[in-house]
Formats: sequence, C-alpha cells, structure tokens
Amino acid sequence: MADKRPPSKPERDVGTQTRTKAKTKKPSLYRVLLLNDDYTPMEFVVLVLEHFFNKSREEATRIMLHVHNNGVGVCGVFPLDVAETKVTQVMDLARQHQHPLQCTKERED
Ligand code: TYC
Repeated sequence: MADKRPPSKPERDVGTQTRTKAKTKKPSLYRVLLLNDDYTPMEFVVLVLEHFFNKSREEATRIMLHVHNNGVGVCGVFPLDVAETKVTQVMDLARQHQHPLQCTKERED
C-alpha cells in the first residue's frame, strides 16, 4: 500500500543554500570617440562637444584640437545604450549638415 501521509518537515523544506547573494556584473563602459577629417569645420566639432557631451567651450576646444592633431579623441565614457545614442546623435547631425565627421564607440577594458 502507498503511504498517503504528507512528507515530514525535512523532506519539504530542507535544501542546501549554495549562494547568499545574487551575482551581479558591472555594466561595461564605452568610450565615445571623434575621428579627424579634413573638411568638418572646427566650430561644428566644438558645438557637437558642447551640445551632446556637455563640455564647456574651453574643454570642447581642447578636445577638438586634440582630435585635429592626433586623429582621434575621447568625448566621454558611458554605458552602452547612452554611448550608442550619442554616436547616433552626432552622426545624424553631421549628416544633416553634410559634414564627413565620424563618431564611434569602443569598450573600455
Ligand atoms: N580637421 C578639421 C579641420 O581642419 C577639424 C576637425 C576636428 C574635424 C576634429 C573633425 O573630429 C574632428 N577643419
């Protein structure tokens, strides 16, 4: 005959706790980069840095000149979704003004 009694307490509730905290991973951060070209006006690049990256005129000018002299420079570091939005905003505005300005992102190590 089968035993119809409910399981005794140990059978119901006892398990081995293998983890006390949910595992979390730090979200990756991405550098948003501006690339130099020969045609985009310096003033346009400064405006982009002020408008989309909240830089002061002085800081925006410093970054623009760094890109002009070195070929590439960092505008800011953001989580992936924000970095992607910034790249899209910069590329859209450059396209609207028919400037060849290039903006990309790269993951931080
Ligand atoms: N090299 C451009 C010029 O001489 C200026 C420039 C700076 C363009 C930064 C793009 O990301 C850039 N007009």
